Amino acid sequence: MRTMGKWLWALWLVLLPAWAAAEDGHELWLRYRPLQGQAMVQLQAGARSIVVPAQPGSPTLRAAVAELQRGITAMAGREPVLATRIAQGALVLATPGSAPPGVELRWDELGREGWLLRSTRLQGRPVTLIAANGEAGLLYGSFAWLRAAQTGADLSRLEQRSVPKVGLRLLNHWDNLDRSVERGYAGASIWDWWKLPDLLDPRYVDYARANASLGINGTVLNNVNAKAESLTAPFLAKAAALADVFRPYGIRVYLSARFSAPVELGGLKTADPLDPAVRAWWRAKAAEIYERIPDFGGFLVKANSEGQPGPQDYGRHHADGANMLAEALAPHGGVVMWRAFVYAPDAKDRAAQAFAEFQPLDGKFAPNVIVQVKNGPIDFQPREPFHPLFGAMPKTPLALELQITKEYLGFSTHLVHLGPLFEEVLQADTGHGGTVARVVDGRLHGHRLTAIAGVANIGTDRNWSGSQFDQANWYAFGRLAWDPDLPAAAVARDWVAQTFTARPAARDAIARLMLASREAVVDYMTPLGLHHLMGTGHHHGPAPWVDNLERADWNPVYFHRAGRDGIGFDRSATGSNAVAQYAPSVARRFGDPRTTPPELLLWFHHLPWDHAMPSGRTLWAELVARYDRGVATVADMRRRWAALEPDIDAARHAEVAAYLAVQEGEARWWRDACIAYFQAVSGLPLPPGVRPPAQPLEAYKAMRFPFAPGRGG
Ligand code: BDP
Repeated sequence: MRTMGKWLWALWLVLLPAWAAAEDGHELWLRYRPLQGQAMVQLQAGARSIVVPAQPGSPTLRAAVAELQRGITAMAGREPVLATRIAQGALVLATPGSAPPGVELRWDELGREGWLLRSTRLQGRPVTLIAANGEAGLLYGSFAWLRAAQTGADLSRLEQRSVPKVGLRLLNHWDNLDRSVERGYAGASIWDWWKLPDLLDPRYVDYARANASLGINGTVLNNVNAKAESLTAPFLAKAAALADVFRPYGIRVYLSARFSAPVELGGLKTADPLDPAVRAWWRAKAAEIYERIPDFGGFLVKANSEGQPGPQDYGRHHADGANMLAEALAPHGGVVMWRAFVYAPDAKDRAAQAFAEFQPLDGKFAPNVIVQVKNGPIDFQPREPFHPLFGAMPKTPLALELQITKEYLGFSTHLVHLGPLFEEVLQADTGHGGTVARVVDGRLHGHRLTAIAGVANIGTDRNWSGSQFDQANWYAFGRLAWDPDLPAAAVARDWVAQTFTARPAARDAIARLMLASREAVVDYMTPLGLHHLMGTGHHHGPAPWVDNLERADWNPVYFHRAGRDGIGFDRSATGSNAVAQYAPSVARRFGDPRTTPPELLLWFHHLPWDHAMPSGRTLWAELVARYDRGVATVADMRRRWAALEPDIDAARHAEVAAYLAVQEGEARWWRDACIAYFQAVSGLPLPPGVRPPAQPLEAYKAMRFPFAPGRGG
């Protein structure tokens, strides 16, 4: 017995360090593991002390210094001293008003939030300068320096400068007041509304640190399908408590506003935006909010969309509604982000509706209104063309809305890295004289009010996002919101270096796997421009056969239009002509099947099954080949991940491997179910050598998914 006890004790001692060090992803990309070799030597030489402009009394400066101390202590194994004098190996935080003598730089090039990192000499001593015009810039610069250290940059030769191209970089939480999250796959909402404002979960600070490390400077706390209660005094007190936590990190709080709140909360008979009493109600509400949250960002509004109330209920248009709220917020400096995600039951083509409603209103919005447009004209599909509103409303600031949570992309069990999707839309040429990025950053039409929003994938899961790799989508969103021209590949490598390993071979292998994953999901779900084939309501899994929903434009058959004659939605001049909403050069390219890229072919055209594809295959054979390619890519991702075992800590390696096994199974399911269905519809035999679906079509149709996550409360 005693010997056994001893053995157990010994085993415990051996296992303890491994257990204590087990990684579960909770630290995100701010892990600050000890550096190795030359990188460690440089770090120890270059971060002996932190020189601050003054007593770091302000909360933002304190947050910056605390993060540097935390990161350096963990990475270098010793704590840097806080100093006021320049010494060898100091990190010097400098603003124009506080820079030590000898600092010469073009401050005007750094803007309000930008930063500069420079290895230089001051008073004859080698130091590193972290310079910015204000404290937010110093905070971002500190995080940038920590990123440089974590990603293996040469810390003795730093020369980096970065200024955000977009002003408002926001997360949109689709979080409900009961803590459910619409389209959330990472547990419950991190906002513990019930316990707020008295109890502040320490996670709120970590949330703010993670966002600040990317440059995210705003967060909309509640779902766009908003409840009026979020604007009541008790909930405003809760929002104010969160705002207080986030403020030092440069993050402002915004709220989704329910358009009918004056009726529901104020007892008014109408929410008509032209009614003086309604306008007065909103003005008073805004004043009440700013009383509690002096730097409140503003309102996000989903109106006359999917059953939400809005100005059209009173015969008014979107600009009337937006301008009324803008008027209430303007005296306090707030903005209205008015969403353009609308579609009407009787519209000929759902993809054309937002343009039809919004483009004619160009020039009618108040100066503090931004119209927030989803990346594509339908709804966050694995691939869509860019939204035709980008570039078509020169007098109106347009925000880009991306979805970080993977509603239509396999939830959190599929490894789908969204960097390439974000990059694809940002770099799309609108044909109006610039890319979507140039529209959104305001340069194309000279707007100063600019914004990018991402629908958050954050929840109470230990790993925050539902899977290890879903963190990378949050990360990629933040980095691209700051600079929409960053290459997605470089951002992915940075994330891997900070999250898994900075060793170049393994880092690059993981990044390659991530970058291949987006095309894989397009292939195994919706190749060649197909879209919205997902299961009803929850959007999990394939359901191209669904044709019985109440509204035509909710049915997958509406979107793919497959029959004996062919497949695809004709949006060319012979069909809905939605293509005409694009600039002429783009409309010409997408309007002709010969010049439409194969990736978007069936988005714009209805073509016969034997249509000749550039590959030499028929359309039918190409469709099947793409489904097969998608499955093969996932199988390959699995093999590549397995080979990375020596490079990754055991717990996270095993977890990702398990997820990839699910993904491969589901990719096969998608492929089999879709091929079985399209074969039944087309009546065509499978191309030679193609593996038949594992089960008959009826078996796929019979599958049900009660309690699938993400439906919200
Ligand atoms: C769709 C979602 C739905 C959202 C809606 C929106 O299915 O849950 O409420 O978008 O963006 O993608 O408003």
